[in-house]
Amino acid sequence: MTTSSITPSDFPVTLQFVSSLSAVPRETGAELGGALLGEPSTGALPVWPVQRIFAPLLGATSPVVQETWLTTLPLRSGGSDDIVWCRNDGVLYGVLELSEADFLPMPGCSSLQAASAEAYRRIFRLLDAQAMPHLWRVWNYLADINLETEGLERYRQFNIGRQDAFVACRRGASGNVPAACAIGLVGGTLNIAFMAGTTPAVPVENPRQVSAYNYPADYGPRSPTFSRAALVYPEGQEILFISGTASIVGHQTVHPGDVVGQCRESMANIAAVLAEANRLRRSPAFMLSELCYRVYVRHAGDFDKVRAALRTLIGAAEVVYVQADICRHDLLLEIEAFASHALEN
Ligand code: 3EB
Repeated sequence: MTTSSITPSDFPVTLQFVSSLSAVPRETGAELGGALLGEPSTGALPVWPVQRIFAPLLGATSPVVQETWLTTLPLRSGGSDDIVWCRNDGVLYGVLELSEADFLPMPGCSSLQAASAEAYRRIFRLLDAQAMPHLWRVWNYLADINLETEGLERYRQFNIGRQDAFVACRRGASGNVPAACAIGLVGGTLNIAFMAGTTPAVPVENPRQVSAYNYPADYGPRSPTFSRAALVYPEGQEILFISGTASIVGHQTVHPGDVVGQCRESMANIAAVLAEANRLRRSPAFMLSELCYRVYVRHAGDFDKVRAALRTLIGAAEVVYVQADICRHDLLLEIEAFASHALEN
């Protein structure tokens, strides 16, 4: 099964998203990059950059889902510094995996913190070299995200390294920062995918939430470096990326222990971010029902309740459910989404 919000007749387009519930659909030669979610695949991997997210899918008819960004514009690809990337004239997609074991812990700097800083420095170096300065969207995955080591939760260690790299690379750690998610998996590498462009993203914040880059120190010595959403502009298009969104109001978790309450609150947050995005949009209004969703559920046993709650909120919208850890121990789910519109010239 293949679904998409843009039909092939709309080609040529700079970026087209295709989600396929079959292991590996036929290669078209037009792949910029994508993600493979679910069970570790034994088959051959695509040659284009693919982020493998080893996490159980929930309620899926296939053990694997492949999400791919296609483009009809000429492609160039490369690899260096453990980054595999592919680009057209206006957009670059890359994936980077670092093994924490390759980074010696130092006093005051864990292996994960060092790996996180190095990962982002390498990304920024590549973007500089490729004259692709604007980081639009980042997908971060790390092992044991809630585990405390060396006196600090690993998500908080990651946040220190990430912010250090933004500052060291003169990017600034607030305001103009990418949309993102940061999700915990059972094991594996520090696994980061990113999309960047030649044109600036328009960051979008949520009036119901304190901006993450302004979180108080209760949530760690350094704030997370991401925007609640970003509007980005591949040529002829407007894409809305909504970051991982959870049951947080202000800066506090609400509805602890209540997964349905958290689901509704997360969707209220997404609706609020969508309204903000719609004040800044250049294409027709974005609607909740047209978004493609990815939902991370901490406990597989909560899946049925979450699906039922979401169905009443977003109807038959496209949703991929993944079992994974969320970056606060009291968060039971997180929802991210995006949509793409054509721009009138
Ligand atoms: C939150 O709102 C929930 O650290 O990149 C959501 C999206 C969350 C992105 C990140 C974290 C991140 O704070 C967690």
